[in-house]
Amino acid sequence: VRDCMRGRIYPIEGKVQLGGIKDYADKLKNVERIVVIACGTSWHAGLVGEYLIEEYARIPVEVEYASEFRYRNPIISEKDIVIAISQSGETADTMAAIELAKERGATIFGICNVVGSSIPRITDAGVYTHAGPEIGVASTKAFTAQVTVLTLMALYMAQQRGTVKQSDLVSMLTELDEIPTLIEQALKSDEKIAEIAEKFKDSSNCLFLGRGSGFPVALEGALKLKEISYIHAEGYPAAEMKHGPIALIDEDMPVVFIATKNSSYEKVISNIQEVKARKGKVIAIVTEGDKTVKEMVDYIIEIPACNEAYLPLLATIPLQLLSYHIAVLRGCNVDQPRNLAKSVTV
Ligand code: F1P
Repeated sequence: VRDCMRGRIYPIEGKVQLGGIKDYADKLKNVERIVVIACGTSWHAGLVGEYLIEEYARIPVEVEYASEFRYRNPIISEKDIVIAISQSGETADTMAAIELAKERGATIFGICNVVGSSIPRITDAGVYTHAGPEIGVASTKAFTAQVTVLTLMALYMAQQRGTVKQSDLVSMLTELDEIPTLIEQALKSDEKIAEIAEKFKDSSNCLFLGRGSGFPVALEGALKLKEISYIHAEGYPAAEMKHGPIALIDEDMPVVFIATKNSSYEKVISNIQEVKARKGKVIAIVTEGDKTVKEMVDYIIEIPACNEAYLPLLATIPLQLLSYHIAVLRGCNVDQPRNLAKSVTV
């Protein structure tokens, strides 16, 4: 996060340092639609971007799997801005989706981690996340970095379009500055998370539920568990549970809730009650000091309070740690999971 912040926006001076994206200020000001294309974890970061850009800049956003987009006949034109997100900068599906959008005249921005990789070379402008090399195959810090860049982009667009008051933008950026410190605090739960992992290491399934921007966090938590521990896991919007996944819940089903104190807190509490009524085992990611959820669930993992916009940056950390500890306890190689490649180039 700190590294991404070096390229932060400066709303007071009206300057922006988001790579070459600043050269497209006019286009961003007037664009009617943004399409995000990405795969895997990067796609989840794109979903967080959708929440942030729609909430703050009020621009409609569509988030597409590059692996689907490239093979269909999408409606995309020179009016659109496409944001392509990729840790490696080499993902073949994302590259093919970019080429298709380019052929149809769209302006392409890239958010990539690996300097000198292929995707930045075929985009019009972009941002390097500078998250350092990902040692493991499964993306972790790249996600945090991608979300940070998308946050900065959303706030920049909000500034350009005047959808958020200047003073509010300044205080949001001040709060963003605090996120690295809050992440350090969140990491202190590591020992407790290892103990929780011990209880669930033999599970065959796991559900992850969240609302709002907690939903992409739930998806990412499920993906990490699948990727590195080979436990079948699904992420769902908590409100969608009653439309199907609720049938899966019994005493053998661990359910991880993103239950922090934000605008959907009360509703998440009622979803937790629904799971507990069916004897599901609940692990809840809660805001530090929360007593209400603590009394209802089997295990809690606390994260520091933060602006709702930054929830994904903090709430993803304990989920990554949970997957890590479960995978280690199951004897899995967390850095080189079976069947997965760092760059999916086919
Ligand atoms: C996309 C991705 C990763 C995943 C794994 C396979 O890569 O799906 O999210 O963790 O490494 O590839 P990228 O386009 O972000 O490099």
